[in-house]
Amino acid sequence: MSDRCERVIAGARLLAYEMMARQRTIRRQIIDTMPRRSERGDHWCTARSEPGQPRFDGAPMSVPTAVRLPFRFDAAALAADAAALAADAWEPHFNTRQYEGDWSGVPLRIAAGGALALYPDPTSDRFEDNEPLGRCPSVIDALAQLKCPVQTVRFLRLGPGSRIKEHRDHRLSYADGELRLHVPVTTDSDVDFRVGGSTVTMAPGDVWYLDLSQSHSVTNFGVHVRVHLAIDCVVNYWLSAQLAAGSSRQAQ
Ligand SMILES: O=C(O)CCC(=O)C(=O)O
Repeated sequence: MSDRCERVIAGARLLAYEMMARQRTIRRQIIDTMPRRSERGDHWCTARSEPGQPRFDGAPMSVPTAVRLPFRFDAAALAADAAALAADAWEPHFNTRQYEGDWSGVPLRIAAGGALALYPDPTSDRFEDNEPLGRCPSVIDALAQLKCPVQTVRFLRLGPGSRIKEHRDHRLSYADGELRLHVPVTTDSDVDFRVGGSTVTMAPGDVWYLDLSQSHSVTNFGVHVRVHLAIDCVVNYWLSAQLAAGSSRQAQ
């Protein structure tokens, strides 16, 4: 692709992002006036007991900032899916102000009708599989293990020496009823993932809940590319039970 083409595409992306950011501000103002999922009474923590599962007695659980769920995915198989994707399947992250270096992703499941496939529009209520997902059999197998509604899914790549600056994601936590799971696919000890001021050390194949409504940042101090699978889910009884059975890790 010529330099001019790349500049035009980058300009169009930036313009689209600016428009989305403006829309998002207006939508947030509207959302902030709405009751939360938990306040609407359709919260996941209902007083309902299922055989062999913990009971939550209607009280919202208090969930730590970072919880490793009690099951794992096959990191090598996920890495093979990611490696098989064409180079142009990886899109630079739209939020160019939020990072330095290479932060890019492959949108695998997306908000329907969104202008930017990588943008997990919190106001959307319709989601659809994106074409690259069809070329990722191990991601499909992994998602089939999640017995909760899955909204958006993406591979996220952070190049060596790259940094995602500290930020918060609006209403993306257990308490908000919608949360993000992070699955390290290729990573090492040179990646510093901080949430709420503490480093969370995550091994390939682990499935982590992170409270991303708290301030977080990621720096890849290493020489290898880091890839995560990020999965945005709606909290239900099953996911609550996984979180209750998971293990939290303290700051290191
Ligand atoms: O690790 C990543 O690539 C993204 C981390 C992050 O900022 C997020 O998931 O909100």
